[in-house]
Amino acid sequence: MKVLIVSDTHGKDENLEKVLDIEKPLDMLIHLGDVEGSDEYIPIIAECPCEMVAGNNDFFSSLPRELEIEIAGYKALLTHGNYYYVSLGPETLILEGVSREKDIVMFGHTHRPYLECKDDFVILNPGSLSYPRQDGKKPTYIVMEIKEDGKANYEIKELK
Ligand SMILES: [Mn+2]
Repeated sequence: MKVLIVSDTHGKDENLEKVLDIEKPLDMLIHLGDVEGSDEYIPIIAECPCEMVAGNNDFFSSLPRELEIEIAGYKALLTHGNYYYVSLGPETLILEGVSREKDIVMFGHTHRPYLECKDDFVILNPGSLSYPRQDGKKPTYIVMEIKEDGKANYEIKELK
């Protein structure tokens, strides 16, 4: 099973289109917010089931603020993250994920890729495909792959 995880495209979908060309076929696309008007367009170009949450710039969107889903048996919390002060660090969100007994917490908002795996608990941020802010400012995303044995592998990828 292959899951593409992206965030903070802010209505500028050219790089998402490039990533989809590279990574398709997908079993799921996860968007962690700030789609800015592309709520309906993204599922069309993804050609797979999409799980998307609203970001702080999705004022007129009907997307949910958070989602709790299962991905191949892994319990995941999807949130843009701004309600958990992620700009200051992931600590508050980690506590939230642990208290809700999640295996994976995914967030966006910072426009900086992040991946931490600790004692079977994973917290990640794919960064932004449109307005990256980390050193080097390369558009980034994460591919989650679940192998036959049920183990999940996560990789932060840069769009060249
Ligand atoms: Mn945001």
